[in-house]
Amino acid sequence: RPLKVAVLGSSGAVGSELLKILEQRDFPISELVLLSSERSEGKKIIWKDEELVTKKTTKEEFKNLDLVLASAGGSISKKWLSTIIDQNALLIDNSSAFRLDKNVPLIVPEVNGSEVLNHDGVIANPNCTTILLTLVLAPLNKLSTIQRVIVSTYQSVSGAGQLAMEELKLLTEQYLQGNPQKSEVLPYSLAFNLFLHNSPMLSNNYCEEEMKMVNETRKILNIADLKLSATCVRVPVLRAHSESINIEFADEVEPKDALEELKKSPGIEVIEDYKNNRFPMPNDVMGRDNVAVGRLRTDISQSHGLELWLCGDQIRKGAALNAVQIAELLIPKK
Ligand code: 2RA
Repeated sequence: RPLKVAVLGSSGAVGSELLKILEQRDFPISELVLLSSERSEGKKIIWKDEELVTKKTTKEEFKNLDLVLASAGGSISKKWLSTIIDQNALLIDNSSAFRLDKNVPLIVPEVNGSEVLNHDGVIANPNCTTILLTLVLAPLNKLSTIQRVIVSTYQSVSGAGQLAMEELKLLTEQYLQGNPQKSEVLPYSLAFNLFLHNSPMLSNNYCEEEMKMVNETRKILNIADLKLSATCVRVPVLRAHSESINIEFADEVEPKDALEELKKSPGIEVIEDYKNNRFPMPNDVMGRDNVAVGRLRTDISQSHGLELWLCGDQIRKGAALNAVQIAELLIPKK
């Protein structure tokens, strides 16, 4: 039956994409409620040819809801969790608030979709970099158990939000006009620059973004002792993340076998043309659903090693699309 659905954080980059994807995939909705902060209240949005207005988030707005898709930050999700649960609604949360909670499934539908049935009212959407990584690691893990992963990320500015995306264009223009300016949204200007991810630094000198990849990947792949190290970098790209991935397997894995496995994996497309040096680029995936992989090769520095490269849209598969795909797993088939 069509559902009463709320999008919490409907004005943000991910929130807006959620609305687009709900329409594109014809998600069965009887009523759509757009919830936002006081700052974004009253914003008019066209959805399915209807004009909707964003509402300030209050307790009343959660009445009789079936599903809440939240992308408004962890503190907002925590604030409204009990209200959502009291309404017997399901919360699919894009924040990191509940991801490592043992009672909360952390889901990439193509990887561990069957675990959605274990939810107690909350399902967590993984971090964007983790979604892209696990989508690719899972099929390869079938060929031989993955022992260790070293990943470097090249993260688009969309991960820092709508304002950061707009600012990148402005700072780049100013730089080209010989008038370079400091960033007001990020710690440093991204105009012809890059910097190590500025999430809070932890006591082990990894940042939160890097440890999300370690902890979330272990949970999604269900490999508790997976050895993983990540270096996360923010780069001057608009909305697609890229990742350089080095994998150590238990046994030898031939690149051609890995390629065949990836070619038949849902949500993945292969872009690999050694003759013309043509491999995935952010522009190949921007605004699209698939994650593009390529540049598979034997790691010459170790036995049982494989190197590969991926690009994926941070706002779609990295967040909004994955959340809607989780919701689709729970809709009774017609
Ligand atoms: C980033 N992963 O790219 C975050 C977005 N939530 O900064």
